[in-house]
Amino acid sequence: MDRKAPAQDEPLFVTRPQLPPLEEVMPYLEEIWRTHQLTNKGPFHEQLEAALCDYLGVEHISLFANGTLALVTAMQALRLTGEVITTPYSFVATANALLWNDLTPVFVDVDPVTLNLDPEQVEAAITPKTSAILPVHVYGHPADVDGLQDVADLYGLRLIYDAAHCFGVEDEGGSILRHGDLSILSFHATKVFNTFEGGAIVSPDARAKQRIDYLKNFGFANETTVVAAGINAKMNEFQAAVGLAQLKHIDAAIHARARIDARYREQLAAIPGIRCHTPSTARRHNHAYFPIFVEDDFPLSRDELYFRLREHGIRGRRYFYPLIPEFPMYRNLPGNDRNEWPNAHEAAERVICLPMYSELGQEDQDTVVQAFNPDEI
Ligand code: T4K
Repeated sequence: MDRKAPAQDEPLFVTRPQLPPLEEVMPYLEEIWRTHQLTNKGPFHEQLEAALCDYLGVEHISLFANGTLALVTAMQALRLTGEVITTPYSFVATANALLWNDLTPVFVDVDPVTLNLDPEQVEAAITPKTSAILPVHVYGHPADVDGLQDVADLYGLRLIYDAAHCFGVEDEGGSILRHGDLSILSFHATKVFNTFEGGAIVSPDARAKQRIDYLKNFGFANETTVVAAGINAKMNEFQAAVGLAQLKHIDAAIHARARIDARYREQLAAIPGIRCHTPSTARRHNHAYFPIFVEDDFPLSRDELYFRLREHGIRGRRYFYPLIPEFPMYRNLPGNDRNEWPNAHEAAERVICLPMYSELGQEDQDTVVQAFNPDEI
């Protein structure tokens, strides 16, 4: 076995990437070395697209070098203009992708329970310049897909989901990735399913996928025709090979996460002032993160607890603090007033994501929970 648990004195990070056994990756590498096909729609790229369509239950996937390039390309593919309404409570890549397309992010507040975009707030922020809505299914919990689609339909807006956290998540109708015009996935090392770096766009039809595939390959439609100012965002054969090997273990990994999630909830329920995030309407969840919120009746503030956990070697993360519009470069954008997002602000001030990964052992989990004990404090 080539995998090792972290040593006793190593910190417990917010995540530890899932890796397939090395011996299962070697045959793929040997094949790459034999064929010298390293990138540009190689056989493993094609196999992974097909395997992911199958696993996720969607029809059209375009693989990307990372999730951020997938987001940037999705906006370009839909020819968005002007303003795009999005969430302040996300990783900065969500809004950065808008700026890369010369679009103006308009941040509106989230629902206090789901922490996903609130359709009513979205509707109230629409102007003649609005071209799209960019919600995030934050922590892998589905946004209000029906409410958001109603608003998009009523106002003729595009709807693009940043589904970076959503690998394998399903609602009652199937994959969460089927909603909206496009959905974007991230396969970064820190995600439930990783290809070291990687990402994808899920498209509703073959023509949308075709345009996206042109855009991720410099805009080439064929050997002699460039149809748009595309970028190089292709996933290479090494990444695709890792993905194929990972896929064989993904169900076991998600099951392990589910067990860890249930155990945290059981153990933390006894601690006043610590609230676990529980909003999901998902039929199948992926347990990508384990966010907790530090309430007023906990003896320490969020930041005091955060640093106390660090002293105990527990490297949780304050995802998503600060809010995107609170970053210096976003502060001066039009319509950017921090008081407009009380729910997002409240969550950002209280959240800590605890270590969550499939190989997190029970002893390590006990170490995490023990650090919340008033006697330890
Ligand atoms: N949209 C959303 C909603 C996203 O959350 C993200 C990415 C994106 C779009 C963009 O997708 P990508 O372009 O990344 O595919 C991390 C990730 O870099 C980022 O992918 C992720 N969201 C974000 C939420 O978290 P950091 O800066 O917090 O990661 P880092 O390097 O501090 O890693 C966290 C911990 O994980 C480390 O303390 C240790 C462990 N780790 C990390 C890496 C990279 C490992 O053990 N091994 C590793 O290789 O951003």
